[in-house]
Amino acid sequence: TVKRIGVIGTGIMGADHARLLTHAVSGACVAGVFDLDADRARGVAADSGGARVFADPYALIADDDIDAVLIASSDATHEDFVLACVAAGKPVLCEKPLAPTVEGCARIVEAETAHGGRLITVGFMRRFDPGYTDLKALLRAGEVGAPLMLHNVHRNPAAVPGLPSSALITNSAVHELDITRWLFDEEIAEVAVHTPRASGQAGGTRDPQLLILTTASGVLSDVEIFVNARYGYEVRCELVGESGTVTLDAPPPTSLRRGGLHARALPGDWRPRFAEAYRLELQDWIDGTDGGATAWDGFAATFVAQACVTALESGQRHSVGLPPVPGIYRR
Ligand code: ISE
Repeated sequence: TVKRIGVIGTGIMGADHARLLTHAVSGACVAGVFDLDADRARGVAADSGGARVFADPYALIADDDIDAVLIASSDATHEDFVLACVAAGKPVLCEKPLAPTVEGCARIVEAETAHGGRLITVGFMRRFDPGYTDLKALLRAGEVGAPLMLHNVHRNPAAVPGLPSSALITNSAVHELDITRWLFDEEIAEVAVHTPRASGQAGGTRDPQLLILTTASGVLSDVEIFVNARYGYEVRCELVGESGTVTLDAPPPTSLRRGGLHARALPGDWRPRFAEAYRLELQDWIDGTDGGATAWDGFAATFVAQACVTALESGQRHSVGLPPVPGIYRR
């Protein structure tokens, strides 16, 4: 049977997810959409084979003709919508972050724990990127020996002027916080944030930043986050082990040699770079395979991000101290 999905928020990500659910994922259809901008919702509904447009997001969540809900509305609205899905007993895929605050994430974890079973998946799509999954498989197979370091680079071409310095961590580097936990299957124990002279193109934001994360077993994961890098969107990663290294490769599958240059195209944002990851993430969610990030992972990412913001503001190393994992999230 085809799962009937309700999409809340039809901006850049919601529209992209609706397109994938309609054209690239099997076993699903978009049955309902909601957006504060009704015209935008109608446009996405039309592109999704005539989905119903709801005037009220809570009516969408409660509707008998909606089997599961995808939340891609603004970050501050995630908590209320996710809690409504849990109250209705419906599976929900929520874009990152699960909620912008640690307290908000904790309330969600509490509600799901009280419900007694998992309904929530968080959209940390990199966990499905073929590069990252291969990197983890090579690590697990012992191909590079025991891990020592992970070098990450995460660059966007341009950010809105006046972006708070903390947003580099909570909105962008949060992906590397999640990938570090996922790759090494352990928690981040300590964080530090270093800032060079800020780019003159960053409009007052402390950009770039260098995060140094130390895991419980002592692996170092460093993250350069630079959101006004100008030249394009790029994510790099190299795992250093005791007997070798693994470097992430990125699409496209071709490179061009011409006029004395050897060139590879770079995308303008994350959607083309992680297109396959988004498709696989949605297919996994529709299949109910549960390979995605849990509400606990969403809580942990926001918790570590908050520790990084504290480290950024204080200039000091900061220990993380995550609370123990509730039973329903233990593997
Ligand atoms: C954006 O919000 C995302 O989630 C992208 O995956 C990330 O690469 C980008 O830096 C963020 O701004």
